[in-house]
Amino acid sequence: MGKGLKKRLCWDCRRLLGFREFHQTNQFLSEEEAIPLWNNKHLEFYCCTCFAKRLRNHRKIDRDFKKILFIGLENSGKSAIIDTLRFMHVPINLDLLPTRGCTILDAFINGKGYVLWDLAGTLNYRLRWLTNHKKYFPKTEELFFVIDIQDPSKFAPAISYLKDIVQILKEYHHFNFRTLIILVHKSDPELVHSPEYGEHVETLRNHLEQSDLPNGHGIYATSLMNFDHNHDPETFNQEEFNSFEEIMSCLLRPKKKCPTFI
Ligand SMILES: Nc1nc2c(ncn2[C@@H]2O[C@H](COP(=O)(O)OP(=O)(O)O)[C@@H](O)[C@H]2O)c(=O)[nH]1
Ligand SMILES: [Mg+2]
Repeated sequence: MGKGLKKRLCWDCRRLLGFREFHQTNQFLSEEEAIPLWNNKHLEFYCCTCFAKRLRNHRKIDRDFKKILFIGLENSGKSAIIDTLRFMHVPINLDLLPTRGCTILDAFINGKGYVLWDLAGTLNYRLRWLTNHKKYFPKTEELFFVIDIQDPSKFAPAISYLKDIVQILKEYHHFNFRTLIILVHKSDPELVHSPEYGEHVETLRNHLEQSDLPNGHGIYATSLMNFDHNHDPETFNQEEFNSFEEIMSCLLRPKKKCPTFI
């Protein structure tokens, strides 16, 4: 992708940036739309770290933004969900690069501002978030823990990670466990009626039951395939959403076709 395109410099730290990195973090653009932007010498480009720093500064002013945390193992679908909700369509290129570090993104949905924190899920990063939780967890208003229902080999490590997170959240007295939402993700419509899906759900349910989670949390089956491409933006804009969970449920949770998880 973008072979032969020249590298650009990050406007702040001067790190060399490749077109692929730019396109992966702006997947709402098709390649045809992205290349002219990349070649436009009047546009400033920032690496993820510098961009996040700029957002943080900007955010000191925008205190109304709600902080939403997306967390879970690698490949569970966090970044794809975030992109879908931010740009109101499923990313054109679903073959995403694994997220590195912590990506902080702003989103305006239905007239409200949100700051979406996407915490990478590989083991080295998981340990980092848990050990330095004071940098990442405070002021979280809703936390989405994403589990890939299609990969049962990851259920045990995912639940163990979730338990570690819950232990930490208990230290944050402002955190309301009603805003801890577990997404049983990749519950694709063509899969949810299969015996295989039923078995996976049963296994996961057993794991969850044994993990002694605090009361109040929600568990929902979601899939990007449930995203309604035909939704009317006008009607959507008139709907009242009191939480990010409601936005998610409107756009990603199974509708009549599929059962919800609980
Ligand atoms: N079948 C299916 N695949 C999905 C869904 N959501 C995400 N994926 C795929 O899962 C892979 C990992 O997604 P990504 O967002 O990078 O995971 P992350 O590491 O948690 O950020 C990508 O190939 C996505 O296309 C979904 O609802 N259904
Ligand atoms: Mg990711």
